[in-house]
Amino acid sequence: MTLLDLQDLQSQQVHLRYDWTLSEISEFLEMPLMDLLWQAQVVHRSVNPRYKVQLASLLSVKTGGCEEDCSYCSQSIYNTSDVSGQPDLNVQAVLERAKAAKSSGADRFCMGWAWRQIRDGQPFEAMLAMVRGVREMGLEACVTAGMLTEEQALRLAEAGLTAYNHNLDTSPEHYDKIITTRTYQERLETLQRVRSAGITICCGGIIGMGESQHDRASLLQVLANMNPHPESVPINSLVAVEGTPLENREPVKSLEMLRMVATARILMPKSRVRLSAGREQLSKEAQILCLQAGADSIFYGDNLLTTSNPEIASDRELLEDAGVQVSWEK
Ligand code: SAM
Ligand code: DTB
Ligand code: SF4
Repeated sequence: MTLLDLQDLQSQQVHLRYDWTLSEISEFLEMPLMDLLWQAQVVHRSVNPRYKVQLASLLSVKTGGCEEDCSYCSQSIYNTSDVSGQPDLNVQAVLERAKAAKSSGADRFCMGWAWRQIRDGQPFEAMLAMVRGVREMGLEACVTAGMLTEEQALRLAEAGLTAYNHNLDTSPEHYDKIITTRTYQERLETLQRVRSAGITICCGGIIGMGESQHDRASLLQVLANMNPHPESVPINSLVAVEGTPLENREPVKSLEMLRMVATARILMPKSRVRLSAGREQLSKEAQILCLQAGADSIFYGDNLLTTSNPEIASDRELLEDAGVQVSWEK
């Protein structure tokens, strides 16, 4: 392939679809890897020719004590993981962390609350102040705090919130083996309220929770048939935390993560596909393949919510070795 041919490919218009069938998606997930990677790269290169990677830093503002029974989560009261030692953070402490994230080169600052749903009153007023403060620094702001009301969504939009993260986690079919205290339908309704308030949606899932290949295709189908597609799609692999029912799950193979990322890119060409939890288990080379095949964002910073993430120094090396474009080069 000459450089000229590649330029032709880049100029091709990507066509957005919202009617993907399960068999089409399964075909992508299962096709010979070389063919999948080629197709994903063609799409990725045409929408992101400079391989820009968005760096999103994550901070747990309120850790642990959550009433939901998500079986992967260290923060659920149903699980026995030890997440003590992370006190609730106030506005000033959060904004200091956001400032530090910005000076390390982050583009987006994501804040998490271990809540079933957003709580009105002082905690919500503090959340709004955090969002305003993060936006004033010139960073994108993302919140993940469970379900919300229409009014809360509107107030978050008014405060300037860029995105709200609420994952579907797995397929509708596998869902009740993972969570029983909140339905799939409730998740979809939360997402709809976020969308109606004019906030962008960050919605993805987790692999490595005992789901079948059919479940992975089915999760991707729900995401890819949303119209519009979620603006960000985090693909997590399970971090098997001690004290959760999933603590003994076998780690996901890196090529499975690669297949999910590549397929997500093909199905949702213009969405941000974030290579999320579980990067510590991936080699540098596997991560570079993911960046090439479709990932255009990573969590950046030494910690996720309650578990660790690759260190900033090693991520800087990764990004430099991959030759991708990051914000500090803009
Ligand atoms: N409580 C809020 C909620 O559930 O929407 C916000 C925080 S919750 C920790 C955000 C997401 O992180 C979950 O939906 C799940 O997809 C992901 N997550 C949590 N624990 C994880 C783990 N151990 N491994 C991989 N992903 C995880
Ligand atoms: C998402 O999809 N993954 C992030 C973020 N959205 C909130 C959370 C990952 C959590 C990993 C386990 C932990 O650190 O507790
Ligand atoms: Fe609570 Fe969110 Fe953890 Fe579920 S994933 S237990 S809702 S913090």
